Amino acid sequence: MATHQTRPEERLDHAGIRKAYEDDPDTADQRLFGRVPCPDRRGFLKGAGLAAMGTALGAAIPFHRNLPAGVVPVALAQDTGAKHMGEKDGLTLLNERPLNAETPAHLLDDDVTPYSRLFIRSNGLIPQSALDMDAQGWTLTVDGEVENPLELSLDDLKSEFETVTLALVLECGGNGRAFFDPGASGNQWTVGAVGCPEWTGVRLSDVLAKVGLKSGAVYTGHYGNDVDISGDMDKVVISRGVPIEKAQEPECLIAWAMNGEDLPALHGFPLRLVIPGYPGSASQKFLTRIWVRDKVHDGRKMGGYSYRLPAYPVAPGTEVPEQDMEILTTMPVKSLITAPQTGVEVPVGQPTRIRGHAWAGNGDVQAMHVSLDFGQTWQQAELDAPPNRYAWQRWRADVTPREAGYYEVWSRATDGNGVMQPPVTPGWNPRGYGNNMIHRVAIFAV
Ligand SMILES: Nc1nc2c(c(=O)[nH]1)N[C@H]1C(S)=C(S)[C@@H](COP(=O)(O)O)O[C@H]1N2
Ligand SMILES: [Mo]
Repeated sequence: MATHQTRPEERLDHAGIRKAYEDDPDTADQRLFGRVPCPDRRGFLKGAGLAAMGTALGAAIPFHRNLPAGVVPVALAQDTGAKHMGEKDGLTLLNERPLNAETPAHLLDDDVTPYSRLFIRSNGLIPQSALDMDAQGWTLTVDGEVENPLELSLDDLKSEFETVTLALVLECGGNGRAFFDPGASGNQWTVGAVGCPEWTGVRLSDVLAKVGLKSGAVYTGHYGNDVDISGDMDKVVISRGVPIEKAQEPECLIAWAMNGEDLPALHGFPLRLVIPGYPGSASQKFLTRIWVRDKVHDGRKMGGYSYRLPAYPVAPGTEVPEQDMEILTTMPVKSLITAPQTGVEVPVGQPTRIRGHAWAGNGDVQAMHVSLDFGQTWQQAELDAPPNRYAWQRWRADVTPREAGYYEVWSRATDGNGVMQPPVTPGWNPRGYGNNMIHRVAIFAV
């Protein structure tokens, strides 16, 4: 490998160091650590590299000899995307590092969820390319069990395939986790890790048709260029996939725009998957590669307890052996009351308009009901057809409290198989996925 003399004008700042690692970790290592990386021997940070790192950190690194090759000091890798929180409207911050925030139900009233009100779920740091909104040279590799592996630029995607725009629900598999008892670790999502923006891109199925699936293709594996929370550029943040039959549904998109604009940094700029009906984790942001697999994908967070449920019902708190866990696929039927806001006063003896959305992982919501008496009686709500499959559906109902006092409005959606949202948290599982309990809001009749 050629030696690389670091001249002063090549001194790297914070962003530069991160970028150098993204472009070519070996060269970056050599520039910063002054050595050829060697996996089984620790190198020493020295010379111009040490100076650059020290300058970027604003301090010397007394233990620099112990800093392993390829590990960017975490202080340099701190970009969680938090500066974009100001563009969000009233979201509840659940975790700053990585950045996770959910939307209160009453702010999810829009038919099409605006950027300002879409939840944020990051497993790692936001990549520099997204923070810079720099899509130059971006490519998507589609390879594995395919006849013609392809590397597609954004222009290729835009020009070689039909562009489609669909409203699609994106819901985190852990939405509702906060209500499990005993609780599960992870972000304590209540009801607002869901939204339904309009996505523009190409059908994943069209791209898969173009590369030509081999008969052994059974699963997809997704990759993005976000950075592990440790700052280690070699670590994959999350890499999930879906059965090839799911990937070929016409509503699964490779999207470059949300609500008519380039994807925002927090939501996957410049390219992401949108796999509606599946846990949000399948919808890879910052998408760089789709690896078609000849077996169930085994990327990071596909195994263990991540996005997996016990294969059989268990009592709350049960220790479930890992080999008894199964991948969470289709999300359950669900609804949200988006108006009125919980806790408001409403007039006695007069109808109050209740509204919200309903959706189901199988794309088939059949009925919507509300109750004003803690589930003793249910009244049918009016349910609109979705603009397309996997969009959430608007519903509305009028309820009339007959005397003054405290009431709860409960909402319950039913899917095409007659499966309803339960009145209690269903299916306890170790990591708290798939909670589709009915939604409740409080109203005070005065
Ligand atoms: N590259 C990448 N893609 C990702 C994630 C991530 O951390 N990195 N999080 C996933 C999870 S768990 C969810 S729920 C959705 C959240 O999408 P959003 O942040 O745009 O709302 O993105 C998914 N795609
Ligand atoms: Mo998620």
